[in-house]
Amino acid sequence: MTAVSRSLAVRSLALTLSLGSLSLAVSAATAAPSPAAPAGATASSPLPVVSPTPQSMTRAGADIVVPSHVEIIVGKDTDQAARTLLTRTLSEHGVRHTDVRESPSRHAGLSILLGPATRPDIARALTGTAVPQHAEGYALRAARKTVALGGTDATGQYYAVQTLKRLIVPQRAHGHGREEGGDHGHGRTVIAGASVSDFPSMPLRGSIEGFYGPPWTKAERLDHVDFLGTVKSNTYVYAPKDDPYHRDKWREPYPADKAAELGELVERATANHVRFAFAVSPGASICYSDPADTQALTAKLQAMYDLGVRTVSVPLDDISYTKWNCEADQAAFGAPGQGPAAKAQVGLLNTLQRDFVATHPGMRPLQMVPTEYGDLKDSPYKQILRSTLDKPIEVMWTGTDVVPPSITVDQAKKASDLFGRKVFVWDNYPVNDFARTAGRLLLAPYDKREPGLSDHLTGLISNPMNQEAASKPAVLTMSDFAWNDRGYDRIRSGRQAALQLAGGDPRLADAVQVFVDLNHLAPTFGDTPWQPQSPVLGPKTEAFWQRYATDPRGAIRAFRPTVDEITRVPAALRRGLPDKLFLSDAANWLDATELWGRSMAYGLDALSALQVGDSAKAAAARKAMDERAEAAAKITVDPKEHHQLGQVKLGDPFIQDFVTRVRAAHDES
Ligand code: LTM
Repeated sequence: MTAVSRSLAVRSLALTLSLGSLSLAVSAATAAPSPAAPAGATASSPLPVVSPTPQSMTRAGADIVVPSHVEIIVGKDTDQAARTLLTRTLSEHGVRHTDVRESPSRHAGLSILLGPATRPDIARALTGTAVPQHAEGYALRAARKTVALGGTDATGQYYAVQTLKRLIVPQRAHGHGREEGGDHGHGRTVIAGASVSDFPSMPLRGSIEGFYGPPWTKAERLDHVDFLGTVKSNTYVYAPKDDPYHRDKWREPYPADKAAELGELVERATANHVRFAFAVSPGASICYSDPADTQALTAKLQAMYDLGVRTVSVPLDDISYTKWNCEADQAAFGAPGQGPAAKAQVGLLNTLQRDFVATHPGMRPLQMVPTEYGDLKDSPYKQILRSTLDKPIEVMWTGTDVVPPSITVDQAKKASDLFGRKVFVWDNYPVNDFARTAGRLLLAPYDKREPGLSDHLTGLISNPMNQEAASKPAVLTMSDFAWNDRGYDRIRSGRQAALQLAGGDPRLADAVQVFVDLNHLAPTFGDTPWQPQSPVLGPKTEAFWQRYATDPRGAIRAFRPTVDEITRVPAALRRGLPDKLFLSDAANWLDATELWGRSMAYGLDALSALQVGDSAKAAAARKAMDERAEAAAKITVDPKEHHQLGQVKLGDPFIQDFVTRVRAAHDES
């Protein structure tokens, strides 16, 4: 064994150990540059950041220049959605001629093999790249003039293309140390020479439209399922509390137009490899012992099955379970109480699982939300659920509270013990329907969920805000965590969320991150938020006042760029963000940001004028500051878009405190 092959063998062993569940050892991840290596793209250059973070990604060779003629080699088992996405992606990157064929012609500048990882040509081209065994896994190898995209199933193929999308970047003079969208390229586009072996750590990932208040519009839902596909999330649960047919009128079928809309959504979700799960919440009025009610529920689910739905859910949250809705239940289950409630619920759910789910081809297990969904206390209710609820049924759990400050591995393990199965986390983030979220957008990257949770959960989904597009930074980072909890890095993920919103433009992403910082607070139901407000601006204002005490001019000079940046962010985002739904969701917060920014800028002007003893100028600046602050404080949320009404809040208390202190300084002068 030569020194080089010995060192490769050692690396290969290390990777095999760290990815114990992969079927092959990666042996050539750091192979020498291929002869086709274009200038400036060496086999040791860093790879672009891929989000969600792959389980394993290494260099396979030099980057491949994307030619104008590419062929895609498909087979009978190539996933149609993956193929469509790939063709679209190539055309977006300037490929003029895409040939889709069953065998290579050898005339194209690049062949992309797409299909199951077991297809012989793909398996060959993946030599040196491990193929995972997991559902939705994939292996990708881009080396020389071939890109192999092999899925363990159809969704894996689709995710392989999503990863390829992230590996297509402008050619750099010195590798990929910089982010996409910079201006240092040679004008050519390359596919980074990568070897990726990847699979989700949690089987279920995505979001549940499960909040109170204005439900999302059809356009928002379509946008959301498109978005979930891009972040490799596979689940969207339709459970809007304020859709009357979901809860109050659960017995009634959807009117034809609404049913057609749901059908369209199912189709669009499927095209993104997202499962549209339909939820119906009968708990507030059901008579468990009445066969007519079970029949009504089944009919509702059947109508959804006919529209193409293959996952159904019965949330039993936020109901009173210590009273019956009909006298017959008292006779059937005894006096109301936690135990009898559990018996009644289990009876219904097991019937649905056995008589509906198990008898309908293609259905995935029933999902449910227990009435005790947010704690870790054992109870007669949980005892009955864990011992009698059919094992395939997915049980959702929100953590140790409705909005838990953190979720640890120990807590998840305990929840799994209490419910007799791994639990499916419904994380109430970034939902903004409860009192403490009044006036807020919640934009912070996901945090305080412990790596290793995937060992005890079947999945993790976000309950988002009334504003769909504004929920994307949170949902993207949560999807990243759900995909690879052990590889999650909130800073990197937050940056990726900002870049994705900014269409890959790093400067615009900076502006997004300033806006995120102003809207970073994530409240709990108690006094202590679980994510702090403005972790960047807060310390900067603090530092400003500290320095101002001894070096006022220096403090003003140092703080001015921060304030100017805040003032400029709304216009920059409005000019540059491709996501118009985000801009519409954030409109009032952007207006408020600009006004607060201007108010602070006038505040600095007032302090500067005081330094040079120009009292007239100080008074004028102070007046302008007060006017902007007053106007900002008058901006309220749009009641059509927000469950919690009231004043738009951001950067609090730092911005208001700053204005107050400037007033005091001026008053004292
Ligand atoms: O969290 C659950 C399971 N149910 C409700 C949600 O519908 C609601 O959006 C959140 C946040 O207010 N709280 C709940 O209790």
